[in-house]
Amino acid sequence: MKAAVLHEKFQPLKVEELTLDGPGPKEALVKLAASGVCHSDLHYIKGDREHPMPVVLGHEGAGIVEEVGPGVTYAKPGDHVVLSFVPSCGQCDYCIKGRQNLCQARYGMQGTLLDGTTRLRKNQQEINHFNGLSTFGEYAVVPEDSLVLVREDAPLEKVALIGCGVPTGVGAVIHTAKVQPGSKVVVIGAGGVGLNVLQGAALAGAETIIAVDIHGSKLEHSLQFGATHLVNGAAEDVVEAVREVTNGEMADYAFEVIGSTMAINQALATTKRGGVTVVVGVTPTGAELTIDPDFLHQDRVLMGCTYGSCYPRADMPMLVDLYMSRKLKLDELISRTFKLEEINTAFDLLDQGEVARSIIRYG
Ligand code: COD
Ligand code: ZN
Repeated sequence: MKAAVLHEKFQPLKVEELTLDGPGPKEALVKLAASGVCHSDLHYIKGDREHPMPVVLGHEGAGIVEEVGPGVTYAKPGDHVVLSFVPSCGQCDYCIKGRQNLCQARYGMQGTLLDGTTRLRKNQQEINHFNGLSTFGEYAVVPEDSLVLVREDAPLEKVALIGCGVPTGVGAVIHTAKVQPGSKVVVIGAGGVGLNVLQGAALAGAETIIAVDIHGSKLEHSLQFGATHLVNGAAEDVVEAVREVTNGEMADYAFEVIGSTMAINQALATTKRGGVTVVVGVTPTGAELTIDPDFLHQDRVLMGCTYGSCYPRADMPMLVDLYMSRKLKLDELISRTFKLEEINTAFDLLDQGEVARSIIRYG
């Protein structure tokens, strides 16, 4: 099959012919329909985060089950699936206590599948998997626990976005922060994930929704996702702008959706006493955060967030239903559609802030 391989950081991906071994026990072979191009993948290309190389990146995909390995009971060939980048095992302490996004199993995979081996090869060289998915290939062998069945009338090339950006953003609002109706919300970073924080805030009934970005085009796009006020962080003092919009009251909730320590501080400073700041972004390895502890002394809460604190098999089908009933926007998230061969252009445009989400479409 064809897949895009990252051999070394700072290098473009190479689209190459790879061998993909069939699914082992409790694994499935999935023919991908589409994969989103997310900034988390870009962090590895730009060297902000480390991963064993060479690797096939991609963690936001949907497709059709082609074959299942021994012992698979959840899905069968022909089933439509969204892929979860956390394979929730259902048995670890996190899963049984309802925190499937933190499942222990994920942390056993450092470039491999759950059994510690790879299915991807180029000639004799082993190629690493990414989050047990590697959606930048025509096919993927994934753990059974990463499969999420979805209704067959939903377009796979759209619901691929429900593999990452949508649950990460919407989940940060409804699960992590538990935003209350009528609240005032600040979202710093209105990219592919940030737009989903914005639409999550709108779904939750937030009254004032302030989008912050450094690109005017991103801010304009935010209006479609429920932003009520726009702040250009490149031209305005973000904290003062939030003070003005909220008549001095400040925000109940702030979300950092960039991966920047400066923006985490900005988010914290935009919240009122008792306010909640949720850090969605991951900062470059080795980054250190300095905050004024006085903020916390006033009952403020600073929270982290993985995968929108979601339970993939409950939340993803629900998000697909919301899309099918036109309560959740996916079409408007997709700025461009590319072939796999064009993947480096998709990353360049993401890096330059030119797109909300691009998707790679297969077949
Ligand atoms: N102030 C305001 N906005 C800014 C600034 C700034 N100083 N710098 C950049 N921005 C804007 C950009 O213009 C852009 O619109 C937005 O921030 C970032 O959006 P994208 O589209 O480039 O990135 P996303 O939305 O695909 O990813 C953002 C994450 C924060 C999720 C990502 O970078 C990350 O940290 N991922 C790891 C954490 C995670 O949850 N990973 C799991 C799957 S994503
Ligand atoms: Zn992502």
